[in-house]
Amino acid sequence: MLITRRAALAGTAAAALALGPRALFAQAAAGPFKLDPLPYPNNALEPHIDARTMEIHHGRHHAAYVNNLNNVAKDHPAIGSTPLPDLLAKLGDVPEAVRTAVRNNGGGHANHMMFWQVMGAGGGQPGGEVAQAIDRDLGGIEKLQNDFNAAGGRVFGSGWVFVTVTRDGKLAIETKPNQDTPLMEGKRVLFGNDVWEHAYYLSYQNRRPDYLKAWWNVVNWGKVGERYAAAKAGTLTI
Ligand code: MN3
Repeated sequence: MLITRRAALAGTAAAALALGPRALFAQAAAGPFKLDPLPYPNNALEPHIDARTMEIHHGRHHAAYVNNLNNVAKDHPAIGSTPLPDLLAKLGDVPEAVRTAVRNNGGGHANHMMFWQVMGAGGGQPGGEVAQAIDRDLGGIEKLQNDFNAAGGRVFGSGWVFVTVTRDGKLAIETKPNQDTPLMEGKRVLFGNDVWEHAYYLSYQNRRPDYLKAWWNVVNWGKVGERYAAAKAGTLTI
């Protein structure tokens, strides 16, 4: 029996290794919450964000939020069956014993899903309706970048800087500590930047302003435009 079981375990491990580290991780993350693969290779955002940072940030930090959330959901099945934006907008309904865990890990999961999406190789400039909204509400792209970078620089310790979007398309800059998100107030996020040190330390060390400035080179404006249209249509979730 022991030999059979050990052989079976060895077989499972060998199969997982053959599939690579992602398969190993997917096994660890079993549960209602999933870590989607990055929509581009780890090195796609170089030289602005290095491959190793992306690998650790996605494969370890984001993965940990997903795992922690799945662990909470094991004992609280309702958490796993509630759409994440609803869960975050109604943290008061979450049992008190796990509320902080859901806030931190659910917020972290939502924030990072958004973050990977709004980046990509290529850079460029905003266009169409979202460009008009940036001019109208945020004083143009240059002022947006300056104000967003300044706000991100003022976040003490770990947190995020966001541009939020209302159902009628109005934009605003907002910051949050830790893994909090405007989703916790029922708002919607157009895009945001992660100013936790894990997002930039390997390349930038303490130079957060340099990271904030360089980050604009990897904003996927096509995706941001899609998110803007979705917000106005009422279909933007995370
Ligand atoms: Mn992060």
